[in-house]
Amino acid sequence: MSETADVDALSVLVVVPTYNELDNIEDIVERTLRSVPRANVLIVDDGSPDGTGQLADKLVAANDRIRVLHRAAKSGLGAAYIAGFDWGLAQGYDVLVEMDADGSHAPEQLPRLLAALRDADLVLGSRWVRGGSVVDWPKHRELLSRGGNLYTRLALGIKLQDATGGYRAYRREVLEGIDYAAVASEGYCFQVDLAWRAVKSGFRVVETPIRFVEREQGESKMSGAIVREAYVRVTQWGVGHRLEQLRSLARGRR
Ligand SMILES: Nc1nc2c(ncn2[C@@H]2O[C@H](COP(=O)(O)OP(=O)(O)OP(=O)(O)O)[C@@H](O)[C@H]2O)c(=O)[nH]1
Ligand SMILES: [Mg+2]
Repeated sequence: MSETADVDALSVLVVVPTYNELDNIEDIVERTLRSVPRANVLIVDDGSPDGTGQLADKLVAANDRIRVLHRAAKSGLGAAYIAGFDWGLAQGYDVLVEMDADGSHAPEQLPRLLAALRDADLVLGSRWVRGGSVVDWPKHRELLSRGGNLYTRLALGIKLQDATGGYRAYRREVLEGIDYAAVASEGYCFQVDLAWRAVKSGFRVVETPIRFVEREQGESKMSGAIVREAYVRVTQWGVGHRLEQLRSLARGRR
């Protein structure tokens, strides 16, 4: 939909949400800046008790390609990304990237994601397309992810193999076109919600393979509540979407 001009000329902001990522954040930011020399990084920290925010301040003071947003309390990955997108769009960035701080998303793969924007508006780093992989993931996490994605495809009628992943690159036009600020979902559901809105709005959404590595340091914030939320909401969207299709079919017959 958007102009496919030279993707290498687009300005890039990598948004990295953090909650207690003291052992990870410096490494991930440095690798990102090295991997994509034209990219800047925005850390969005939710008052991490372990001091991630203070370390972020030090990184910012030492390098003007790094910025930080401090938010008072832990209010979820989705809210952190929304704040990061708001900031990045206001600053005029052409491309906004989602990346975890825990090392699961290798910054060295970011050039590939960005290159795929040549023919896409939204690029999803995908574990479940040919060439994608997961490393050190327990079988139950793999099953959860594969099952969740299968369910998402069936419920919403979309083709995406990995709609729950959180390593992505958005052209700014996508974020401007999908009212992301209205997304109330958390965790996986936040990711599905954004992808689903982009597909419905007619943007070109493509998947590019990534090698996803289980976090080594720190604690996962995954929970049963996040999984349940995803199933409930995806089901609601799916049912709503089918009803809408039926309604427009009925209108067509009249
Ligand atoms: N600012 C902010 N960041 C968060 C919050 N919850 C999670 N994060 C960050 O979001 C990223 C993904 O969180 P993870 O805990 O790794 O969740 P996950 O990747 O689904 O779970 P694992 O696969 O077990 O690592 C990490 O960089 C976290 O630090 C939050 O409430 N606020
Ligand atoms: Mg993680």
